[in-house]
Amino acid sequence: EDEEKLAAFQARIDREEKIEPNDWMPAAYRKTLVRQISQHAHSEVVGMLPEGNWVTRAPSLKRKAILLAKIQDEGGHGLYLYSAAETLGVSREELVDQLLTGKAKYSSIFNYPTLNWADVGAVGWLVDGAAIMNQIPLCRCSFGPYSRAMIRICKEESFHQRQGYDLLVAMMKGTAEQQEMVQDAVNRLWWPALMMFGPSDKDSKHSADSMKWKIKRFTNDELRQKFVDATVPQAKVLGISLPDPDLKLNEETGHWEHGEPDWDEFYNTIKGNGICNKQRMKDRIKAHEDGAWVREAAQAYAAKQAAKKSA
Ligand code: FAQ
Repeated sequence: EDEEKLAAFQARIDREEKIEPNDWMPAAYRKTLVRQISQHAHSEVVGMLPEGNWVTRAPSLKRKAILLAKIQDEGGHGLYLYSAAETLGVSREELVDQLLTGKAKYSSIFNYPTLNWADVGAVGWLVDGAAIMNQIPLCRCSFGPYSRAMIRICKEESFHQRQGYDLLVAMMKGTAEQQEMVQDAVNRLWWPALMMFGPSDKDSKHSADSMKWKIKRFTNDELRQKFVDATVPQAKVLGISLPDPDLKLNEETGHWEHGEPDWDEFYNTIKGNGICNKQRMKDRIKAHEDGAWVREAAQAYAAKQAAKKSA
């Protein structure tokens, strides 16, 4: 019977039908979605920290307002994504607990520091740029709630990416020192941005299943290549160099060949030993503890409303 159910499930996927929370699904499909969606949610929430670092030091009111709006969007994305994960039968408390106890991963990129103001632009351009490349195909993911959440998230990410590029363009029109700040930020963030797409295909343990289930539509290396192809011309327009001596246009394929990211650094970071892992977790735990009274107040209010209703 299970074989039959599995075959019927795969047939639905192959017909491009969306799988909804109450539909039958294999346990492994549910598990990989909870893992990916919650990791994605955690990334959005932890991703507020590196940029939050610059809110009080933004160089103008306009830049500060843009940065605040972007960070708030990210908090919203986290909430959407936790809700999408909850439709699979896990609770938000459980997921947040996994993050705060170090059991759940979040994107490696957010364990790098944001050292100068140009980092805010480089995060928008490169990190949000990589995020969009990865997330546009997720709008067609087979799981309904995740795919629908991604539509609005991608629209907001696109604003984030453009504000980053705009910030860098403004700095490149400035003094030599400002131009050096942009180059420095890009030098530090380029390779970590490439790592956002995950390990190379030969080492990606979940890709085969996720492709079969149409959670992923492209492999890690395919998306990384699309990102490099889209970004190299933008770097030219900006007037900066990318820190990869192996970057070379292959005239036949039309693709930019690139060097390998440092995978030891990648694995080290996702194991918790990157530059800022400890600081990020400390800050997240403090934010969670400081917010306890808000959760308690909301629960007390909900209990009061429920009591009123049943009275
Ligand atoms: N960092 O077998 P695969 C954002 C883990 S964008 C940490 O290839 P999969 C927006 C992976 O979980 C960032 N861990 O895995 C923003 C697995 O671990 P496990 C968030 C990574 O799932 C911008 C193991 O390695 N975006 O937040 C990473 O098929 C600016 C094996 O890897 C998403 O999460 C990594 N880079 O492919 C916010 C997108 N890569 O659980 C603020 C949704 C891999 O077996 C500011 N996620 N791992 O121990 C995905 O598309 C996929 O999960 C991949 C990984 C592509 C990330």
